[in-house]
This record gives sequence, structure tokens and C-alpha cells, in this order.
Amino acid sequence: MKAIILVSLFVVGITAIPVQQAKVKYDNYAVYRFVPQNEAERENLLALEQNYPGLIFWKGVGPVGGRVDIMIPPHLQHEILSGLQTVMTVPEPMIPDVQQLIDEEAELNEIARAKAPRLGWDAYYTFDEISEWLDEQAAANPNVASVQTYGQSFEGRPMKVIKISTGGNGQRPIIFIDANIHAREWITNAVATYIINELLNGQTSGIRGLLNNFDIHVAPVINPDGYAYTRTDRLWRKTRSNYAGPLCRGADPNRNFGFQWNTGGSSSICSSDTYMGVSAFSEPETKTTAEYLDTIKDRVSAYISLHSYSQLILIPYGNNLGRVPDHDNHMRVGGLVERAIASRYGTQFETGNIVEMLYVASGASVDYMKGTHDTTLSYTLELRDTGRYGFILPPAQIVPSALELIDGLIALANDLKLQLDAKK
Ligand code: 0X9
Ligand code: ZN
Repeated sequence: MKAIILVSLFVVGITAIPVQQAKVKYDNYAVYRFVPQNEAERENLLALEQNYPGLIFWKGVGPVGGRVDIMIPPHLQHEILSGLQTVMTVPEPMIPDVQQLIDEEAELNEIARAKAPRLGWDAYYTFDEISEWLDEQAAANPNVASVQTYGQSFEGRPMKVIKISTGGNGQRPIIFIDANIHAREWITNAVATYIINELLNGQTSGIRGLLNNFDIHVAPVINPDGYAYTRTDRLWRKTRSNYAGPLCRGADPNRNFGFQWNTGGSSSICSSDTYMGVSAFSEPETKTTAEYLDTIKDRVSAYISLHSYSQLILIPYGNNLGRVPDHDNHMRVGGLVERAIASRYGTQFETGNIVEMLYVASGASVDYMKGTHDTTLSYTLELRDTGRYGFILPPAQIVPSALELIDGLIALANDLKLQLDAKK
């Protein structure tokens, strides 16, 4: 008996000690942008993407003429670049030292957080801080906001959505926003919480007017474990599960949704950044998010998935289904959103079908909503920038990114209201 207690104490003891993992460093890792001019160049890049695990593709290979951003570790730079030089033009690096950007971001974060330790928008905050802040917002606005924990991540973190409604007895159409499905895309959770704050506490009419016609549901971090892990590895993209075996961590949650899963643009190799997972909805994060969405499916009239970077408004589908039947309507509304976004600071976004604009990618949340639930408008928004900082967008750009996006959302919602009224 004594022995059993001792053993179990020992087990509890070791699991309870927080292990401080060494940070993954990217000293002298450089990001290069290639734009394949013909099929042969495109295939060369594709071969690198598929066969060279040491390279991290910030933007994967798409059509001829599309941008491909590759982060190359210092020890591979000579080999990769001299190889590519024989077949295509090799540009100067877009980001010469990724670690320098990460360090600068960390420093700016620290300064801003020392000034304003509560959640704000001059810095990026942790998963726990965001999660707690959501609960505080609901508690402070009990008549308009509620938080639902609809599931748990692989490592047991709460999957939370905040639901904002100013009336209508649960009958109003819903605009649903997901963010941070990709762990390293930090700007997306910051913009999502900014939107929530404007809806609940905003002083100007702005986005609050939308609440006369819509309920708005925001899930600001739908990949909690991945996001928490970006404090160790700033460029982590996937979840943190280990279903594929002890040596492989995580699947790409935006390749794991159960609509046309594994129909192109996702990898079956578990170490790949676009690993599809062992099966559709293998990841608790995608499974529980879809289960939540299924409960509100008939009311969701716009689904927006926030990503970065590239400044794109992407329309499903991401596989060979190609354009959605109402592609023209998505293009038209995308144009309105583009103009509204540009009206504030001139930031240029571009609208189009995902495969035509970017690359093939099956298993995304937006495809699930359009394909399974025929959601009226379903978009992936790739926020700022176009590559100067990429995923490591300085915190000073949080507020402008949020403000221009809010202009875009207002344009989208105003048009959506007219569409829904016309259908009545
Ligand atoms: O690859 C993705 O998942 C998204 N781009 S990102 O650089 N943020 O990773 C684009 C997803 C759009 N997908 C579909 N509509 N299928
Ligand atoms: Zn993304």
C-alpha cells in the first residue's frame, strides 16, 4: 500500500513540475520570396516543398505567377539557393534574419505590457489572458454577452466562443468569426478581441450598429494549444496532438475539417506543416468547433475565418470543387469589403477563389461551412501584411489592422442585410 502511494505521488510529482522548454530559435533564418514565371519553375519549388523538410514554407506553392515565401535555415541557404539559381532568378531575402524580428516583437510586447498589464491592443497577450478577459467581458455585460465553453483542446484548454446579442430572442442571423486556427498568426486573435471590445464597449456607432440586425459570435483562439506553444516556437502552425505517434506533434486544423477532407493541398506526412491529421475531425479543436457550428448552422449567414498574412479575401472551395455556385455574389461583396478596408488607410486587399489566388487546400473551416451548411457568405481573410513582417506583425499594427477590418465587416454586414431581406 505504502509503495503504491509513494509511486503515485512520484508520478503526480513529475507531471506537476512545469517543464520550461527551451525556445526554438531562428537566428539567421531568412525568408525568400519566389514568383514562378512558368510551369518548370513552379515544379522546382513544388519539389522543394514536398521533399525538403528543413524548409518552412510561409506561403506554399500555388499557380504560376503566385508568391511563394520560403524560410531557409542558414545551413541550407547555400545548397538551396545555388541549386535554384541554375533554374530561376534568386532574389534578395525579404526577411534576412527572422530571429531579429521575433526578438524585436518580444521587446515591444514587453514594453507595451509593462505600461498596460490588462488586456489591450498595443501588445499581444497569452491564451490564458485572452480566455480570462473573455469571461470578464461576459460578466460585465450580462445582458448582451455570454461565453460558452464548447469543448477542450488536446491539452485540455477551454474552447470558448463569446456570443453577443442585443435582442431578437435568438432569432437573428449570426455573423461568426473564427481566429487563430493557425497558431503563429497572432494578429488574428488581437483583431478578434478588438472587435469584441468595440461591440461591447465601443464609444462610436461603428460596428455596434450591426447588433441591431445580427448576433455576432467570435471564437478568438480556436487552436489554443498551438497558440500557447508559439511562446516556445514562434512559428508553430498546427495543433499539438500526437495521434500520429510520439514523434509527430499536431495536425493543420485548417486541413482537418470534415468536408472533402484529404482531397488535395494537404499532406499525409505527419511532420508536414499542412498535415491533414489521422482522419477528418481527428483534432478535438476542429471537431468541437464544428459541433458548435452545427448547433447554430441555420442562423449563421456569414462565416469569417481570420488568418494572416497576404491581405486577401478568399472564397471557397479550396479543392477541385473550385468556385462556389454563388461565386459572383462572393466576388461582389468581396469588392465592397476591399473598398471599405482601403478607405481607411489605403491598405489593398484582393478577392478571389482560394485555389486561383493561393493554392489547393482541402479541409478548411470555411469550406465546411459553405459545403455542409450552405452559409450565405463564407470567407477566409488573410490580414496584414504582404510579407515585410509576415506572421511577426509588430504590435503597433494591431489597432490599424482592426480598424480597417471593422470597416470591411460593416460593408459586408450592410450588404448581407439587404440580401437576407430580399430573400424574405
Ligand atoms: O492555407 C491556409 O489554411 C490558409 N492560408 S494560411 O497562409 N493562413 O495558412 C488559406 C485557407 C483558405 N482555404 C480554403 N478555402 N480551403
Ligand atoms: Zn492561416
